[in-house]
Amino acid sequence: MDLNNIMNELVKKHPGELEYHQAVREVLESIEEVVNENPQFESAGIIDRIIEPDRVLTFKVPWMDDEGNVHVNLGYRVQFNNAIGPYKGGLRFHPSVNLSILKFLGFDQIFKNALTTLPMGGGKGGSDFNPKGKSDTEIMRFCQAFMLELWRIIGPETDVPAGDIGVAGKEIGFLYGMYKKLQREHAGVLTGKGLGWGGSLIRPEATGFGTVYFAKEMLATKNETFEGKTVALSGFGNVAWGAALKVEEFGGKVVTLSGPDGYVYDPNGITGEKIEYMLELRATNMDIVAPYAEEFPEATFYEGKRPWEVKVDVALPCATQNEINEEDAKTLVANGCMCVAEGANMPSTPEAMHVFLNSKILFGPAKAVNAGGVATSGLEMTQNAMKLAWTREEVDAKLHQIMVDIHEACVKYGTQSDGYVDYVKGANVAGFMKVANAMLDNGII
Ligand code: NDP
Ligand code: 2IT
Repeated sequence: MDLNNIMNELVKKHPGELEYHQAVREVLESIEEVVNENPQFESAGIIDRIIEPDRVLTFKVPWMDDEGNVHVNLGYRVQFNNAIGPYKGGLRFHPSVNLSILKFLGFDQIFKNALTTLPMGGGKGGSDFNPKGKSDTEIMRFCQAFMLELWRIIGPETDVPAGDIGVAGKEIGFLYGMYKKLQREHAGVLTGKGLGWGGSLIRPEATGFGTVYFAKEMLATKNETFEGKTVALSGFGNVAWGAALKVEEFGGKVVTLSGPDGYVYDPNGITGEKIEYMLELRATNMDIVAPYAEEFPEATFYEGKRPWEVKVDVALPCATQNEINEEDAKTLVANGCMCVAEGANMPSTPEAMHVFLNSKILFGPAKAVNAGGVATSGLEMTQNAMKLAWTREEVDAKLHQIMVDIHEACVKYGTQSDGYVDYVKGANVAGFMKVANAMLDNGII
């Protein structure tokens, strides 16, 4: 496999799509060896076929705000690969959304979903719509306008969207309502649904819980636990909230959270009612964490900064892509951080990732660490198909087991000759092998 040639061609075909190039390069670097050992992949054109999405739908989303002004946003759905199951992946509503970001997310989703052991292909979608400061009725009208286009290409056996940044229970409710009206059927087509109409228990917490379950397995390889460890968390959204709950349960102390405005350091720990306060902060739709330090005066707010300068044992980035750069990574390592587990998608730049790997600290990449969210979406699809609902304990036990199994797969494919586990390689190779073999079985399509 000629990695540089493949990357040059990709960059030529899709100029300027930097996040997409970044995600593809990372996977290709990891799988180069297994591809060279398995010439059948090359002769079936697996690499050329896997790095391009099956199709991309882009559409305009016109909607009217509460004052009667008309706005036009862009909508997208990237159906990347359905070798092992229907396209599956979230919808992101954030002003930074563009095709490059959705293609990176859709590409990574292929391998993440393969790691879950459940039958789900990879996809992603969203819009550059900014939910910040919007009223509920504006959000409803936007979701309805978005679904007016999206519904034609999704379905429980075709493509099953879910939430991501800016899309959670409320938005899924509005999207599902419109889908149901247009399609004239109740179907398990979106995940993250409300509990009363097909949703699964634990789905809101699942990504954060899964992140901490995975980090717990990583720590266990060094005979360590969360007990007494300090933890830096970024973000204050859905994933960060779930992670904070689970770290507390496991005896760790979360000392930071962050937003686009800066980060908060709370030496007493973000516990109990303070974790629930994160939900209140999110619900204000104002995009800021500064009010935390006013509500809890023992905390300090650091404007415009990221939490990686705080001395901690464990770092759980749970906000967004490329939020840890090389400098941040060096600071974390120098301060004795022993474990970085990515709750967000691609939060470490390639340079930061290499700092972690070269320092041989425990480093868990997003597609393994945060797979608990989509895995629980898969469990929601199963419950919908069976027309049954499992208890909280049943779903949590299944989620926990899936994270243990993903960790095992990473160790199997990522253990180096010196015993160090390269989880990046492990996750990429394990996910790739499953999808590539399915593509081989299905012929050139
Ligand atoms: P939320 O919208 O609930 O929260 C996202 C958090 O990140 C918010 O604090 C948000 O602030 C912040 N954020 C977003 N963009 C930026 C930016 N450009 N700069 C700084 N901060 C930013 O999203 P989730 O918690 O659902 O998602 C967080 C991460 O986890 C994302 O990377 C997502 O892809 C990933 N993920 C989510 C899963 C899920 O099931 N929800 C599953 C697996 C991964 P603000 O909105 O104010 O900008
Ligand atoms: O990045 C992700 O894995 C998600 N946003 C969850 C996707 C899903 O389909 O549940």
